[in-house]
Amino acid sequence: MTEQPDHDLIEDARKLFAGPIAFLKSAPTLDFLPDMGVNEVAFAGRSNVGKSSLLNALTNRNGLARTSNTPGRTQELNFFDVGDPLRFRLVDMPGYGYAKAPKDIVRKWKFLVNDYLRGRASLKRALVLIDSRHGIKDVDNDMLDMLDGAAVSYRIVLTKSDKIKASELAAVTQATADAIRKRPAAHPDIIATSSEKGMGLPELRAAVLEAVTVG
Ligand SMILES: Nc1nc2c(ncn2[C@@H]2O[C@H](COP(=O)(O)OP(=O)(O)O)[C@@H](O)[C@H]2O)c(=O)[nH]1
Ligand SMILES: [Mg+2]
Repeated sequence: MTEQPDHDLIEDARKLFAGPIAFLKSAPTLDFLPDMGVNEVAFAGRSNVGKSSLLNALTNRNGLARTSNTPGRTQELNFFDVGDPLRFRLVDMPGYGYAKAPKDIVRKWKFLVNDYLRGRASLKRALVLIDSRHGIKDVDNDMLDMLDGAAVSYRIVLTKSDKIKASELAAVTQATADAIRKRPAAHPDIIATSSEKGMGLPELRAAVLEAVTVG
């Protein structure tokens, strides 16, 4: 379960996420990636898992990550600069697992994401979003396999936790922790969040800051 992060880390993270955050660029292919001089934390998840909502809630901004009406269509990595002076980058990865996505889109997704994950020294951690109501599904396991294969450290973030009872949340958190226990690149602690109610957001901001801070 979630360990309480240090109070100073929570406060530093709160300030950073309340400060300047700017869209840098979209990368539809690897040619468009920004330089690797700045540490990154990437957000991944199935379409409709609540990724755009979570990015907006984390940064207290409504339009930062567009909430797309056409799931499975956006196949770009979106980069956001956090802090002025620049401290780190948030990366919004294209959603996966949309049932109606055309095959060539799925193929493109795989190449883009796999190449990004394997060649990115500046990527310090990925956050993999999982819907609290559903837990880890096959499409999520494919993503976790890619991360383990690329040796990218990652952490599971449960979304939409307001939609289930506290007892159900405790059960899905435990089941998720059990499911990732043997995965080599998985961080053992799960963070439960709700973009709607604000639950878990201070802890998630702290987890992002912790991941990009060279210890
Ligand atoms: N109740 C609740 N609904 C949420 C939450 N986060 C997202 N949603 C809803 O879930 C749907 C998908 O959210 P979105 O952020 O667009 O997902 P994305 O496809 O992963 O970017 C939208 O209808 C959101 O309003 C949450 O924390 N609580
Ligand atoms: Mg979205």
